[in-house]
Amino acid sequence: MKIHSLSMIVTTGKKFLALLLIVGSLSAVSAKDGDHPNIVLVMADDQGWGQVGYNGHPTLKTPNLDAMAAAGIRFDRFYAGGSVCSPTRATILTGRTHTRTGVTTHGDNLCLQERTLPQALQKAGYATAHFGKWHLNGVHGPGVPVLADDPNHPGLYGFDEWLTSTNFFDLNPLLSREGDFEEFKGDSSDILVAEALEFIQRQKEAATPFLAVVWYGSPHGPMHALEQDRVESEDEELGHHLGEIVAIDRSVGALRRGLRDLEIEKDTLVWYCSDNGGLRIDPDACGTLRGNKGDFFEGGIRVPAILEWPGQIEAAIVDAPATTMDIFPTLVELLDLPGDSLLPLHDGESILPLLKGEELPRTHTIPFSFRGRTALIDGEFKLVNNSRKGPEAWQLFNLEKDPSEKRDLSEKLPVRFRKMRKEADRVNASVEASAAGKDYAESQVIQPPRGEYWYEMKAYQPHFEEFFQRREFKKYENRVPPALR
Ligand SMILES: [Ca+2]
Repeated sequence: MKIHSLSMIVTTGKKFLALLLIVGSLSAVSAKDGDHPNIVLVMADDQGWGQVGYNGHPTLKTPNLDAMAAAGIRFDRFYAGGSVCSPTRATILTGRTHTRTGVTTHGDNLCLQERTLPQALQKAGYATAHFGKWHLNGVHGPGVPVLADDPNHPGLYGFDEWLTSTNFFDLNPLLSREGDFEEFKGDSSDILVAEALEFIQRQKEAATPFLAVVWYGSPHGPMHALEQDRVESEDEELGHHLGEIVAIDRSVGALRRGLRDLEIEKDTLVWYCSDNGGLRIDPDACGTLRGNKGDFFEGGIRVPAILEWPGQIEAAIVDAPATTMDIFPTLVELLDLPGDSLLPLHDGESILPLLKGEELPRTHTIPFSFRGRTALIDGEFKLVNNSRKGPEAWQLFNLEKDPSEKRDLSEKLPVRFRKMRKEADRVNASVEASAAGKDYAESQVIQPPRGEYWYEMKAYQPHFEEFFQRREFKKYENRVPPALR
């Protein structure tokens, strides 16, 4: 084992066009004619919509995210494809709503029959790498290094290189470099960006375009910020939680600076977002939005998102809805990838027009489903069933007039309500067919769903002794079944 030390909106209406505030003139966003811009996807774990300086958080300062937002496109209605971790990760890799992909909830394994973004980029000659939280291999429990022979490791979904944990991690993380365990010292966000920049520098030297995916383990619990990062708060845990975002922000600054130092910032598109809404520990986590992580109200799914590509994309604030499901289809169009890169049935759409400052004529609603709950976004309208209580729980909101979702319009707008209810039934039936494997050539799902706690897995038994000496794993020692002791 190596030890490291680190020093340190359906836009069919004209209304939404009016909300698209373009600053400065537009350049023609294009990557045709043999151009291969680099792609960096960065994602926080549980950062709420309100937890950025530019959305007015009262105590948290995020100067680097604010600068990135001012220099790029700041999405003000960007939706994580799921209201919790793994689901959103699945939507990014597939462009599909997660319930189609085998990932129903936290920790489910992504179906190996899906077509993924890194696979498509590999075929286009890109070097691909994943850094950080994976959480798509069906292993539950706090993050541990992904095993070399894990049947759902990142390499099997198109990543040439990976430095990964099964789930969340914290200060001084233990990560897996393609199966080899490596221990690091310092804040995990700093570490992931330093590692990503090392990969990026190698690709620059080799003149190879790259996809770098950086999925932080912060500000998810356990909450331990470096002393220097802690935010002053009467609630000590909240101070640590916000301090983890301070570290994220610093690492975003390091990433932006690193690309500039390598003089490749104009060849590199960086897309930042969070994986779900904010936590209750911070009363300001979701600003004035209703709900938190796990909900289909805005607070659970609307997240900070910024896209920066100097020289190609002008600074703008985009108020049209967009989602993590759009990332893959957008890159397919931008990079002129083959049409079959994506499975034919996908829920995201290319938002390239928004990047060019144009109107986006979305062809269908943005669907969400999770544990019997459903939401559909259709421009300014949102249909939501957040309670699992059946038909009586459906509500309709106008997000433009009522962003805090206080006034249910289902009785006031019965025609729209019925139309969207019908659409929700259609989407849910389609999702059920996908989950049964109907979108795959085999017409069925081949790998049985996983869902095991690592401390109950024989494959991890040889590492128990090492793991249980560590602070973050100690309390799980007594959960090991007798057969594995
Ligand atoms: Ca999360």
